[in-house]
Amino acid sequence: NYAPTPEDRFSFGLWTVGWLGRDPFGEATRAPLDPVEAVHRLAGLGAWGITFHDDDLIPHGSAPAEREGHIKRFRQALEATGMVVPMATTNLFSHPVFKDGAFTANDRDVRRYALRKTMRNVDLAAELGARTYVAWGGREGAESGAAKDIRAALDRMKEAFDLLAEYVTEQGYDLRFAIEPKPNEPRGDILLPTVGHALAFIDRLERPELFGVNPEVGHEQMAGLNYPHGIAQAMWSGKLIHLDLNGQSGIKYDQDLRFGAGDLRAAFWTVDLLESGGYEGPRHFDFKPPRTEDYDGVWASAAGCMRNYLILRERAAAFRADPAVQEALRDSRLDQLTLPTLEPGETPGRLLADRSAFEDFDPDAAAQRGMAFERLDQLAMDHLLGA
Ligand code: 3MF
Ligand code: MG
Ligand code: MG
Ligand code: MG
Repeated sequence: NYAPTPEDRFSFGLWTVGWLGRDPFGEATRAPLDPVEAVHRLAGLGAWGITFHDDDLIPHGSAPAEREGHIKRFRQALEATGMVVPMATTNLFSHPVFKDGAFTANDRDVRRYALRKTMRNVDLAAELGARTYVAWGGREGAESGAAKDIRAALDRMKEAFDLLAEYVTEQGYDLRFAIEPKPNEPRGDILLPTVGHALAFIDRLERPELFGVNPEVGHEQMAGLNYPHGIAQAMWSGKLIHLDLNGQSGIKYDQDLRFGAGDLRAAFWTVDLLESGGYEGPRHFDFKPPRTEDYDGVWASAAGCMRNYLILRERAAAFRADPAVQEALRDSRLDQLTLPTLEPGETPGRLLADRSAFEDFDPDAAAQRGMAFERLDQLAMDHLLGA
């Protein structure tokens, strides 16, 4: 039984099931989806939360009274279903004003407008109880060399995030920011392209404790990177506060397939890591039901994201519990990797004095030891395939 429940903490972006199928080569293939219906349908499938960009909920240019109306209907749907809003974000990429970026646009007035647009939706996020505010800088980048002074742009990016962190602190909001890296698309190159770039950037901010990352499966894989490795480093840094689960088949455009499609083995290791590594944040899906689908296909695709997660959760748990796997892990010396390399308090001088570490160590003999990784990986494969 792979039926999701709210305890599984599955959440979806309004823009995911609400994607109309418009792409660079073709028009929409589906009619608009009312956010109220999205809340009800996702709740019916067993989801726990819903997330949104300001413009997903309140169409750009809505008058203040219309804005209040949209928020009120949405709140009523949340109350009726028990769905929560764990995260919100700003659309700083669709309107043509953001064609050269938002926080790092060359035009200063565009940067100030982007900050105000973000602050306004931060207020709404806090009002709706969100604990995470995602920032994906989709248009922060360039297509050509002289068009962007990257060091100046990073100064402006830091300025923006420092201001936003000051704002949530001043307001007393219980909200942290999660920076979402992406290497390219829609810009030729985007700033903070990978998890590693984002982690290094956060260290330069005035209030780094208010920041983490929101890594998306496909975004790392578009750069040929290992997603489980990326989120493991974010966890190790205490910075994995949210994530975007989806599917991607190799280095190509951002496919946003449903979770489990594309690189299934990476999905297995992702679930294994999240479930065994103490990740407590939402299991958030950022996918696009392909434009071939009608609304039946949309809900099948959303249900598939959760079902695949639950199947993989079961398979990963069985892998970890299998005595043959535990033995294979020892044969591969994973237990040794958890031991500190140095003795407690060992100094460089003590290491230099340890003849067993060098003078009496036989590297040729040590090189003969097989690592037994193939047997271990085949056990993983057997569990993944249910063999
Ligand atoms: C684009 C994305 C974005 C971000 C979103 C912030 C439209 O590739 O992944 O989705 O996830 O803007 O949550
Ligand atoms: Mg995303
Ligand atoms: Mg994406
Ligand atoms: Mg994507």
